[in-house]
Amino acid sequence: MFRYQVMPNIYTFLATCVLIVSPVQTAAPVFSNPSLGHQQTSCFENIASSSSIYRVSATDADGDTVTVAIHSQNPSDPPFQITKAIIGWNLMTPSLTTIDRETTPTFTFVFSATGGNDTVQSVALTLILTDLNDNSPQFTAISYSASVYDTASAGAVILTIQATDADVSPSIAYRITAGDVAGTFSIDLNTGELKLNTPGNLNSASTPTYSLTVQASDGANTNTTTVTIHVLDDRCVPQPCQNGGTCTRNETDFICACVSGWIGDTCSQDNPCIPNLCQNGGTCTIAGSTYNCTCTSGYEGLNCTTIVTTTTTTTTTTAATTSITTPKPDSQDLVVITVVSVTTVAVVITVTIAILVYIRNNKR
Ligand SMILES: *[C@@H]1O[C@H](CO)[C@@H](O)[C@H](O)[C@H]1NC(C)=O
Ligand SMILES: *[C@@H]1O[C@H](CO)[C@@H](O)[C@H](O)[C@H]1NC(C)=O
Ligand SMILES: *[C@@H]1O[C@H](CO)[C@@H](O)[C@H](O)[C@H]1NC(C)=O
Ligand SMILES: *[C@@H]1O[C@H](CO)[C@@H](O)[C@H](O)[C@H]1NC(C)=O
Ligand SMILES: *[C@@H]1O[C@H](CO)[C@@H](O)[C@H](O)[C@H]1NC(C)=O
Ligand SMILES: [Ca+2]
Ligand SMILES: [Ca+2]
Ligand SMILES: [Ca+2]
Repeated sequence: MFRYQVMPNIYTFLATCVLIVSPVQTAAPVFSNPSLGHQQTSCFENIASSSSIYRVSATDADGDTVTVAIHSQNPSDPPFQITKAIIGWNLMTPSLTTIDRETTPTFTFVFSATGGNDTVQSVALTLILTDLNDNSPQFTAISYSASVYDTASAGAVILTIQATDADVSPSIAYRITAGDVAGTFSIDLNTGELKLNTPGNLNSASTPTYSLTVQASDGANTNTTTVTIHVLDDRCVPQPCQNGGTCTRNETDFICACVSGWIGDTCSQDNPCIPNLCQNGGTCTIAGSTYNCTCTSGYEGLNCTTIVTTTTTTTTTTAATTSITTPKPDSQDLVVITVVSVTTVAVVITVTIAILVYIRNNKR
């Protein structure tokens, strides 16, 4: 009776064992976090180091102990960490540094899970860092400088101050915070355009320069810069160019463009070459307050009205020929020659007389 009952149970037991063992198949771990369709997470930048920011989950149907690790991280720096939690694994921020959205706005992770002899990889998880307003506005220059003529009108834009901010959609407000005691200038809060507010205040002699402090604020962080404004004397006002001349100014001077018929720094002088008094195609040049004609071939005279005669050429040739012949001795040479000649004649006469006297005396 007992024996009879045991036998079928053993067979059942053996059959069960065969059923379990025969398909030698082990189940690999499966990720439930991250998984297809659930591949994104976010956290604030600057979160404390070693903060838990995401829960990774993986299970093994065999009941094998599962181990999860970071298979890859992009970019790889700074390295995040993963630690075992009571349920699943925690993705942790780097231990040595905080994460900065302005440096790296997103990271991508792939995890691995090992259970028994099987290792599998998860789908990629993207971590998006949420922006904080943690940067102050930066001016586009260390300091600014511009100039304005004392005749500029109200609203004239002198220069535009600009600042940038590394944070997401910053709204920068510009203000003059010092140096504009009399309200001579104004700045557009949104555009940073620095304008002339009260033109009547400008006086290049009494206040040649202004030094303004301009602030840029993003609502939380501020920065300041210095703007130097030079007030220039407008040399074209009052109008120095006469007789319809056009005045062009620069920072220190002016220049007049005169209308036809007028010359001089202020176009006050009549142009002596208009009309052209040089006749027979002569070219007129201004010579001080009068004119000078450069005549065409064959004409001469102040107004190029005299016809040149050919004899002039012959005379020049003769003079040239004369100059080539032996030059005449000058008056001083003549005196010397004369003195020498007179002395010679006197000596000759004296010697002759002496000889004649000697001969006569000897004959006696
Ligand atoms: C796991 O790997 C070891 C060593 O390679 C091997 O002896 C064992 O049979 C494997 N187990 C399974 C379930 O495949
Ligand atoms: C202010 O702006 C200047 C110019 O861009 C920059 O050099 C400076 O670091 C800024 N200051 C602050 C506090 O951000
Ligand atoms: C201004 O104009 C004058 C006259 O044309 C010139 O001599 C001077 O060099 C100019 N100065 C500047 C700063 O351009
Ligand atoms: C007029 O022109 C002649 C010839 O070019 C020159 O020799 C003379 O010096 C000029 N006179 C003046 C006043 O410019
Ligand atoms: C040249 O012309 C001017 C203007 O017509 C005149 O006054 C002057 O007498 C003339 N001179 C000569 C030398 O022809
Ligand atoms: Ca930052
Ligand atoms: Ca930021
Ligand atoms: Ca900012």
